[in-house]
Amino acid sequence: MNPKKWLRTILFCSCLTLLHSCAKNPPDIPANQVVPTEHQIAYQEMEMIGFVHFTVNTFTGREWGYGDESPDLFNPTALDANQWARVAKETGMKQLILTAKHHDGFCLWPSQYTDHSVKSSPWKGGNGDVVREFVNACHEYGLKVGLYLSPWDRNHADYGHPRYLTYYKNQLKELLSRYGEISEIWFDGANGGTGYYGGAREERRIDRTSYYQWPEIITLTKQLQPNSLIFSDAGPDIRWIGNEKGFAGETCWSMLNSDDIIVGAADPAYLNTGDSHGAKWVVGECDVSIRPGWFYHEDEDSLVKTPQQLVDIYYRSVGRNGVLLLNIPPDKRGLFHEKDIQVLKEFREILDETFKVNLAEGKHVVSSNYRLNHEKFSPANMLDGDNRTYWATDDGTFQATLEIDLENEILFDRVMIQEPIKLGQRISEFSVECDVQNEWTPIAQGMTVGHKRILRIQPVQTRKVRLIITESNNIPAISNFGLYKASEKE
Ligand code: FUL
Repeated sequence: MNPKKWLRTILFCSCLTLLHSCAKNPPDIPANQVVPTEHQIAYQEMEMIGFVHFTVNTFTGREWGYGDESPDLFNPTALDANQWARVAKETGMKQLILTAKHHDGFCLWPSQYTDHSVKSSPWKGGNGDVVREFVNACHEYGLKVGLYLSPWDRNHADYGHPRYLTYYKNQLKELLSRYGEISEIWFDGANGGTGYYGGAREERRIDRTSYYQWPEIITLTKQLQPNSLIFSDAGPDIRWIGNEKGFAGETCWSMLNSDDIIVGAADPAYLNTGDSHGAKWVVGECDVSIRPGWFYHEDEDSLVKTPQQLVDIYYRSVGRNGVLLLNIPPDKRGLFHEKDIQVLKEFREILDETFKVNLAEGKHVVSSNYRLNHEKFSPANMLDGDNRTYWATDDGTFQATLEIDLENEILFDRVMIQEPIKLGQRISEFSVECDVQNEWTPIAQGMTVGHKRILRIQPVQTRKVRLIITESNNIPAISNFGLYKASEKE
């Protein structure tokens, strides 16, 4: 064979092989322009994490310490970080975030840059390190570790002066280099005001747009902890959801135009819903405390939220494409209070009971369209219990109907939908209908889905359910669909 012929034959054969392997395993659908990082996906999948607010405030009864609290006050009698981590693990949390330093400036680790820390306290004769014990406990129970380092410091004499930034960055360096992998670092938005400030006892205001030099702090954090995710009003990775009730918007995009957001002066409504046209993926984190305050106060023992209230918060956070960050403040002993533990356990039991059986799993489903008619995109993928497989449509098809036959009449009152977010958040309008005496009757509707959307509906008993996607910013895709009957205890 002459060389030209050879080349043609080889080219022909390679094309055939390529076509064949594409047919066997076609590529994923084209991803949206804005997609999450691998760490953000893992973060959204955690769904529920815990907050641990603990400092001198625990002993003074305050929410915001003034900064003049004596370290002598910090003396937990039975601090046991293993108890925190054990309870968190048992109740379904995947990560804990500790207030290493709150606005009062007291440090839970022996920082070399200040004496206003555990090393000046009577606890363990000044030789203790709460951050170390916390990190070890998280490791012991397989939880990820997060730390809160308040930018506002009401104790430090230099607060408001550029010198304070050197101090702040040094503290950040200590925390991010001494304690192994830190998965989330929390930059609070509360900033500037009255304080002790090394004895000045005055009001200090800072320019929120420029004072902290956020870009430098972010670069430093990522240099020291490349896998960490940074929380603030403006991300870059995780954003505040705009309220402290733990409620994401009914419509909640993971995208945001975060560049113009000023930490501490963001528009809560914008953070709450995200932005369908947002240029960055910034996951919404829904923070809320199990008690009225963020810190433990004995007089709030009777005001711990009920398991049912927590379940409601779960639906409004995790069920709306957010991550729930639930605060459980240790008491003066340094332990989660018995009341809080009891509530958390009942909360977990309710969720486990409700979501134990997906009544739609493995049932027969047909779609108005599925991509290439290939099994990789078949509607059966959304009922296979595997979040990695998904249904999707052909290019150009932005609307679709998926009809599920439940084989028998089934009673349910929760509908769960998930998108394969590694490819972006797409769906912007959908509805759910069920067959009532041969008539399709609407039972739920919404705008966004994202990682997870759960809709609470009136109980219905039906054999046929359909999901109608009416609007999508790209061809739609669904990785999971579920029907559940809520626990009687909800
Ligand atoms: C707020 C703080 O001012 C509260 O004390 C608490 O830490 C909460 C999580 O964030 O902005």
